[in-house]
Amino acid sequence: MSFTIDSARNIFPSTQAADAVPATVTRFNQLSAEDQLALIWFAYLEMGKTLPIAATGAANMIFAEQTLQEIRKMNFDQQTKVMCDLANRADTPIARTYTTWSPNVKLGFWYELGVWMSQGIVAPIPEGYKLSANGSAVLQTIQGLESGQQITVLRNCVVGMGYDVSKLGEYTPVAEPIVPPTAASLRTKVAIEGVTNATILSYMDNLNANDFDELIKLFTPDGALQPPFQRPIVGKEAVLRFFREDCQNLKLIPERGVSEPTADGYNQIKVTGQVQTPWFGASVGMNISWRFLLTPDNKIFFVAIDLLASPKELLNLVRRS
Ligand code: ECH
Ligand code: GLY
Ligand code: GLY
Ligand code: GLY
Repeated sequence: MSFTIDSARNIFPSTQAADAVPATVTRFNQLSAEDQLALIWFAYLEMGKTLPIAATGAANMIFAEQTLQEIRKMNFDQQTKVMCDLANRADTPIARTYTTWSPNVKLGFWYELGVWMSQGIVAPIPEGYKLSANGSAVLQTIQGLESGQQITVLRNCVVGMGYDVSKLGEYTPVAEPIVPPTAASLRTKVAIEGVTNATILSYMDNLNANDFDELIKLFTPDGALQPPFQRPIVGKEAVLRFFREDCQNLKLIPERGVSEPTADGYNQIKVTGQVQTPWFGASVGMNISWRFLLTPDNKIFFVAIDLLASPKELLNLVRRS
């Protein structure tokens, strides 16, 4: 038997991903733009009490600076319209620009607008704004999620705003500059209970060191990576671009794993543990699994990263369904 990307996606099929995340984002997207903005504002205020955003994330706003200055100069009605247009995925110049930004630039842009809203520089959510019944229900769902799932919902709501990328045509993507890899003397090495495979350990250590050029060498030319709740990104070039644009300064903390050779010399390895985003640092540990499929010569043909349904899933290392 030989693997395809599609069949690889089904390794370790008993893995339970946090389906509440995409389900909640779908419900969020059905709300009016006014409700969407108010809901995130309320969720953000509430979460801010326990999950402070790290200042480093705000550095990303530099890449949105021109648009931010444009918005700053507008009156409240115009500012409100810009924010609603983004939520409505309208076809406007700002919504088109927004679509060209990487997830971190989008988050940095909203971070800054949030600061300006609380300072009275940008139109606030109208005083006494009452969410619709559906809006309140979505907010309640978010409040009931564990923190890693909460920030993933927020991120995915923000990333989905702006004009439809498929209608944009040719464009130049805008992302943060690439930081140099961590110096050799400062690198850390992970240890994973039950896993000694050198490719897996290098994957973790190179990603933790922002060494994307070494990291990509671990993949086969047609290899793929599937981020949480997304389709696989296929081929070395596309995966490398994703690492550079979306994966700087992550902290991977794998804990344990299991490996199972297949009849034709492939190796399926599942690892569970945590990942921290630079936005929240150690205050949010997201429970995740990595499901790797390695070729007989120990290259990564496929890896799926799943946000897990619950901490209990960290111990789900069954080899087959
Ligand atoms: C205000 C009101 C108006 C509307 C809006 C507002 C602002 C909202 C703001 C929200 C900010 C949210 C943030 C969320 C950050 C979330 C980060 C996450 C990161 C997850 C990373 C993972 C990485 C996994 C991976 C691994 C690999 O091995 C390979 C790569 C990869 C309030 C103004 C909108 C400001 C900052 C969830 C899981 C482990 C797949 C990446
Ligand atoms: N977590 C199981 C899957 O995404 O296939
Ligand atoms: N995304 C946060 C940072 O730039 O480190
Ligand atoms: N949800 C994490 C990522 O795709 O970057």
